[in-house]
Amino acid sequence: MLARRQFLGLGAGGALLGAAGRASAWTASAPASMREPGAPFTAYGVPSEWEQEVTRLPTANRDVPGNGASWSPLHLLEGIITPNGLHYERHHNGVPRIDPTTHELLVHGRVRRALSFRVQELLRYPLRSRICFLECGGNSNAAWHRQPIQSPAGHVHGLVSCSEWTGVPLSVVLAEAKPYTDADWLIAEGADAFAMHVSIPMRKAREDGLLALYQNGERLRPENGYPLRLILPGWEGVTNVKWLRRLRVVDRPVMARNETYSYTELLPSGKARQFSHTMDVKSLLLQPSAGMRLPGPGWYLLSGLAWSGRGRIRGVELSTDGGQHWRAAELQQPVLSKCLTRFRLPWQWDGAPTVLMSRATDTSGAVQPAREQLVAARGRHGYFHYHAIVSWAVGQAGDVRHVYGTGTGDSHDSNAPADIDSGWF
Ligand SMILES: Nc1nc2c(c(=O)[nH]1)N[C@H]1C(S)=C(S)[C@@H](COP(=O)(O)O)O[C@H]1N2
Ligand SMILES: [Mo]
Repeated sequence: MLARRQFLGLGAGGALLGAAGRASAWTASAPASMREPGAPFTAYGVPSEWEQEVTRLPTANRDVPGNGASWSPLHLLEGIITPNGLHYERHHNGVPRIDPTTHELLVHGRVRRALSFRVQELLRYPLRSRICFLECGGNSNAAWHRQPIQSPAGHVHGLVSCSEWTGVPLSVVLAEAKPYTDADWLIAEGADAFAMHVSIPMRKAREDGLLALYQNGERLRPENGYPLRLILPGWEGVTNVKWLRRLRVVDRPVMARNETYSYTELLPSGKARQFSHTMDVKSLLLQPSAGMRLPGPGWYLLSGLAWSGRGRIRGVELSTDGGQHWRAAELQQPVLSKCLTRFRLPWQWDGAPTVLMSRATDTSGAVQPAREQLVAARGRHGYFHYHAIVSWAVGQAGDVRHVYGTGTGDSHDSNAPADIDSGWF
């Protein structure tokens, strides 16, 4: 591994990847694209015809209409922003069709003034923008399996995305409704057929809750909550209620399906974790990752994403020798709180089989755990909040495979009773 400065300074003898032969064979004759006018203007741009395989991966639960998820192709993206058409989706009963001119948000319950807001009215409030990640609590849950799954990284870890969200701070709307002092919780309800509803502590709602209307500069996509959704930065996806229609101010949680039956975790002690809202520190190497192939020894740019619901990413360390040595990656600036953070580091592969790993630390001091540490803490009934270090083994032929740990024998994880059921959450 090497610092970026050195990589750039290597010149002819080292990092040179261009081909001198091709340069000398270059002809000055104009390519076809220079000989006739190009295509006309378009009303709404779409990706190049050569990028058609960069799509989400929709997976549906056949028993419940509209229940399932589509995975963001993280392994095919760069930077930190997820294009709107590639933001992951998680719906419990499909995407509702909502006319923004009639949609209303009701704020009621333990308030002095019950209020209803039209979308047009919310658009006249002082708007705020915030770039943050959104991650489903069930993201990466296939990593609890006994055997490391070999799907592309985005199909295992792609229930996380990052956007610039713009909307009205929830604190502003709450202040207008004047909650009573015992109003410690909010019940947020969506206008979908599932009637998604969850309990949210008032403290979080006031701290940085956002009533989002825009996503990356344009109005929300229908699948991401059009015309209005809740954004709770750094908190489990399920609390970010889409198609938001109601905020009921209450003095205790409602114990809804998605905070009792689902999104709770049975621990080895027999107790269950509930309201585990904050997403843990996590990182994922994407270049390279499972299913890719390194064409041969030489220079590669390791690149991936790190994030934490507890604050900013303080550092990401990479190991290219199965965890024996670690070295700090370069973080793309600016590093934002509760936001995807891009890390990169040049690496010279010598052609020998090895294991690549990334480990993130956040500003709260939390360090991403090894898989065995996470399994020891959470037990074998773990299903949500998987955030352990991911290992990719590079084979002699440059093939990249998913392994657990260093892949030297613990990958069979013999204590596990059986593969968990990747059902729906
Ligand atoms: N109304 C409503 N809100 C919802 C959901 C839903 O099914 N209905 N799914 C939740 C879950 S589990 C997640 S992970 C996020 C997904 O948001 P996205 O589809 O915009 O990525 O929305 C949450 N908000
Ligand atoms: Mo979720």
